[in-house]
Amino acid sequence: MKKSEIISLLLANKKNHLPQKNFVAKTFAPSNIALIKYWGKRNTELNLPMTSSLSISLQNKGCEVELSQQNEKDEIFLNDHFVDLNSEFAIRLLEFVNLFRKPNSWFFTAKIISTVPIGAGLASSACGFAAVVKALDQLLDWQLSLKNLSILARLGSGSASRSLWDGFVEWHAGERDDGMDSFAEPLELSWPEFSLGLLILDARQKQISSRVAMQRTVETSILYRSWPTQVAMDLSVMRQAILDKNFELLGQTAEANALAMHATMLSARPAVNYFLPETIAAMQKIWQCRADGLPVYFTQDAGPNLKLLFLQKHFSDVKEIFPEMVLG
Ligand code: 2P0
Repeated sequence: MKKSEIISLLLANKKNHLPQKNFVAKTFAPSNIALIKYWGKRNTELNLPMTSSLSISLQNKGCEVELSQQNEKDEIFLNDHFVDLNSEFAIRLLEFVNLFRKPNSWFFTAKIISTVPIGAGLASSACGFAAVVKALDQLLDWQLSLKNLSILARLGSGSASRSLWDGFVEWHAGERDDGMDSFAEPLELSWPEFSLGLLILDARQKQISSRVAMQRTVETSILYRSWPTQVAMDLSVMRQAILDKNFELLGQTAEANALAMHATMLSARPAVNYFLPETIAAMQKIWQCRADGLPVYFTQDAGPNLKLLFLQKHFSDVKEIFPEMVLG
């Protein structure tokens, strides 16, 4: 099935496919960090995942979008800078918006403010597509449910399906070929003491995109065969750890899941390596902290940066050891 067919299904009874005049849609979507990772697709067109995944949204980092109709041509601004429409960033955004309009039927101005570095494994595409989908929903007055917006955001980027909510969010893999059962949902629970810190070791754009890395891993990594089993086990432990507010179990499970994901990448051919020497050094420091009695864990995405997991009461101890850490 094509993306356009899914969109036709979801927007079937929406009369208005044109933007509201003189209206500026303003949205925000938080960046999300997976504690149980999404790695590998069963359908690359619809971004349908092999497994479910579970994330925590960042509290004050993400993407803001202002979207309005424009008369003659599209215009994109990123962090107050004009974006060349032939750039990779613009092409990906235009391809997505074009799914929702007939050629030359309307044009837009998008002002995007991203408070996370782009393409550095900090879920910039997740919050970006989620914020854009919310903005389209306002501008085109669809009034879709968050569940359906999650399905639409997934068509832009898989992990974007999880960026429609704050707190802990689970993206159900689903089984259907059309992906109508592959959407995210929040876990109805708050845990304000749970903290996440970003350890940005290198903010440059990564050499190999997660999309390419993921596909190569699925196609060539022998270790990937055990990944779905690993995720199923980790996910049920993680859900229980969150319900019980068992921080140690959450930390152990998140860290092990991230390392298992990177193991599948290292066994791809050619290998996908997101570790820098600084990444390994930071991991060793974290393990030393735990040996010294400070409960801090990490997770790592498709980039060299680490995210530190700890409880609020340990913030100053963690900050003393990692002064460069910023709260997420
Ligand atoms: C995640 N990552 O669960 C995993 C862990 C990176 C490592 O989702 O191709 O940008 O757009 O569906 O969502 C990054 O991959 O990939 C990602 P597409 P996406 O957060």
